[in-house]
Amino acid sequence: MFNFLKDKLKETVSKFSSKVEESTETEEEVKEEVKIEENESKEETKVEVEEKKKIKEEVKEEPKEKEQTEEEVKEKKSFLGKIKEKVTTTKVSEKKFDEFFWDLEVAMLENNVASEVIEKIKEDLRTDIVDQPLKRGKVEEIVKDSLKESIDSLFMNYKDLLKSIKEGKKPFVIVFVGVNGGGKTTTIAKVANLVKKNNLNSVMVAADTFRAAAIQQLEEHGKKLEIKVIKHDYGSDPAAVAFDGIKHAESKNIDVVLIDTAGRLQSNKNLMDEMKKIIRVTNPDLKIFIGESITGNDCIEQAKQFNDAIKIDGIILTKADVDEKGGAAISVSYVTQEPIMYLGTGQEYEDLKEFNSKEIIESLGF
Ligand SMILES: Nc1nc2c(ncn2[C@@H]2O[C@H](COP(=O)(O)OP(=O)(O)OP(=O)(O)O)[C@@H](O)[C@H]2O)c(=O)[nH]1
Ligand SMILES: [Mg+2]
Repeated sequence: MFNFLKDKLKETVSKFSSKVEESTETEEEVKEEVKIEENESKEETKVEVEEKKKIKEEVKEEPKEKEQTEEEVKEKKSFLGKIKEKVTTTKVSEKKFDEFFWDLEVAMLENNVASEVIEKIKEDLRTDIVDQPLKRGKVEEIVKDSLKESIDSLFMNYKDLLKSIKEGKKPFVIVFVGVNGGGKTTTIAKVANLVKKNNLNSVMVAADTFRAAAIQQLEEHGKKLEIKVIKHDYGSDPAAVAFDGIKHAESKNIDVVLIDTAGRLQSNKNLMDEMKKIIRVTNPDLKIFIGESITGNDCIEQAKQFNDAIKIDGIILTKADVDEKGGAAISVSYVTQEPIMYLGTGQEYEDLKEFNSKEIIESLGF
């Protein structure tokens, strides 16, 4: 997972850091440094002379003069310290920072990181390093720490789904939405499996009445998982099937209702209105957007638009197992201000991984 972004970040962070390390080495600054170094050696000799004087004075045992000499030595030491700090630190100006950051920006863009996320990471890093004394040889570490902290703050937190179900109303209603082929039906089956393994019962509702095969697909999962599927005929009103599913759960004391919906493009007004109707009728406890991690920026844009339409509560990113870029995983929570709940990591029922931002940060090499 996310190998491309990891490698690119490693390469560009290192390049960026070297440029910052070297950024004060203009001709004038080098001269300045040499001057400082010369002064330093002169001062050292003076100190040595003072030391000798001190020893002589100690032998003579003249306390008053001895005190004076100690103060002088202290002063010289702090002067030396200041010089040393100048030589051992570097600084990067606002202008150079923008110039150096460009490669990092391109690396993130190429790996589907959303532009607003790149902007945030850039501003965080700017605050941390521009016009600050940075220890030479430590710049890469400082840059990495800043990026790590910045990426860490991109993720919204989500409390455990099972806990929400147990603490929520009964039946707990979840509607899954997203574009065509994103993995909604597969993810519902995975969630049904998870719920079952945790001793809760559920029904799955075939509210994708748009495609005949969609109903059949959910029924097959139902058979394998031994979970009931509520369905109407192909072409019927999806909101009505969903409503029936909830009624069924209420009458049978079922814990969770998992509602499958048809894939729809955010640009299709009729289908988006149909989705809003399903939401109105079912009044779900959770609206989960299913996004395909590999579609990168498209996934980010879709999540935003679905969020605008129905105010989603969380995101499940599917196909993370085949996503080498990872930009969507980094960006989608930040742009919607909603949490990523799970990652889909394969086609099997068990391939549903609780989202853990620390693991993402680690998989990016931080
Ligand atoms: N590798 C991988 N494949 C997945 C994952 N989730 C779903 N798929 C596959 O993606 C394809 C589409 O999945 P569906 O669950 O049918 O998607 P959908 O959103 O219900 O599609 P529509 O109902 O047509 O909108 C199937 O072949 C799934 O096996 C995942 O996490 N990893
Ligand atoms: Mg489906």
